[in-house]
Amino acid sequence: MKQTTVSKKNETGNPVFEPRYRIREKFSRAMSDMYKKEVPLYGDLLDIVRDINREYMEQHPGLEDELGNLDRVSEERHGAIRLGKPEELAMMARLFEVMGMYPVGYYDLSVANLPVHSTAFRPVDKEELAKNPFRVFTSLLRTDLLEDDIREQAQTSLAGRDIYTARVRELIAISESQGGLTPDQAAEFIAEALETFRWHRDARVSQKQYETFLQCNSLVADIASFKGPHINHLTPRVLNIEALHKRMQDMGIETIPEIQGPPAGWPVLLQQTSFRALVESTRFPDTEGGYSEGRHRARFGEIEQRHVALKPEGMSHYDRLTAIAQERKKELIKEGEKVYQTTYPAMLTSLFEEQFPARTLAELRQKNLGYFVYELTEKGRGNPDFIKSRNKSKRLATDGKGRTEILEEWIEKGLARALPVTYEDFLPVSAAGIFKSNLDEKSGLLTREKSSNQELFEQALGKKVADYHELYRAQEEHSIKELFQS
Ligand code: OOG
Ligand code: NI
Repeated sequence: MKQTTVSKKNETGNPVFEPRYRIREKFSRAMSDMYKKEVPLYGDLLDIVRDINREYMEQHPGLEDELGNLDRVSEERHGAIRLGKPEELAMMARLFEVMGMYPVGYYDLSVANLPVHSTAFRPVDKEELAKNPFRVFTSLLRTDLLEDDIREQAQTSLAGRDIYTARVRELIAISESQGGLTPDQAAEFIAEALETFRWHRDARVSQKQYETFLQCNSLVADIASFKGPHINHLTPRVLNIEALHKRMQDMGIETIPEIQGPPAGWPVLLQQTSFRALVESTRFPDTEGGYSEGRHRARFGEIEQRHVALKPEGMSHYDRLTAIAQERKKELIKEGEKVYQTTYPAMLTSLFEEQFPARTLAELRQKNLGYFVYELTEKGRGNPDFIKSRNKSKRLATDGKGRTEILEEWIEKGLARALPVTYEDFLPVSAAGIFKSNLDEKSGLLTREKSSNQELFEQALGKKVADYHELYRAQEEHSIKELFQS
């Protein structure tokens, strides 16, 4: 094995490793540069997103405290990949760990008739998220949901592929045994890891086999026909998605009809828009050592706006209304595409107006529906009477109800302030909408009984996925503790 010797040491004699967030940041940038070359429209959109973000930050001067500066916001993005085999997922978890990214959340997409289940690899600590919050939505093919013959064909095609370079496997092992990578090793790791996410024009299967997969489900075709899990989109974060959606339509880009997620004006969770997959020319090998030219649709563009994370009670309101909206959407579609496109946004808005219990950040906080972090203001810190009286409140602070009242009183008096905790995760119904709008319509139905199978997923992953509510709750709790003690 080609081992690179560790040369640089700090005063204590330990090797100096590249911080994991730096590897993550550089990797995310390298991926973005690669995707710009593969999908030029992505690069154009990045410029527009930056323009809109600059304008928005100028109009909302306090935002920097919450989000970081324009450069930091413009660096933020998530990607998505789809894997075929359990061992691919286990190795992916190890690869992302080198960059300080861990699996958070379990998403069951079989409910939307898609034969995959997913997690998001992302940093988990507040400080790490603030440095660089790069996330990758990672799906694994559910062969247990496929009919026997298709399952066998998919497994046969996937059995022979290795999506990792030999050197990246070595570097992952080195990072695990050393506890990190030196800057030289990190640079090599980034270049080698990138190979896994690259688009390959040459398919692994014949055109006939590809068509058979496609008849079953276009996700199966996308996963089982190719050499690797090409990155299928990279999504920048925009601060005003309505403005962006309009700009895209003005440019003649064919977007999905409606923004996914909550309606405009509700500062909760995540809103996303996307434009259709590119048609890519592909070469399918034939039996004579040649190939036939074909086409495949896999990659697309997506932009998102992120808002406050919701507590379980807030989330259950959101899920309930989303389920109603999905039902009404089916009815509208029956009346025709045009009716649906023109009436869907207003229908969603009135549904939320009637039934979502909060509209503003203050209401979300007061009704205990969203996650927030709290801190003293300048005024609070500089007020000795307040600091003294605050100590008396400590006892009350352990009682949830008394605590909310104290915090609200301090906020009202300008002694403390609350910042929304950004939702760092994904929404299964939106994800299904994104998947579907970008796949070929030919998709057949899954006939097997659908069921979520987190256990199977975690077995493949080699560990448990983290629960995002626990992460958000810990962040809020920690800030309140600090507030009462600092
Ligand atoms: C993933 C779709 C999910 C999102 O933003 O919800 C996703 C995929 O198409 O592979 O990225
Ligand atoms: Ni996405």
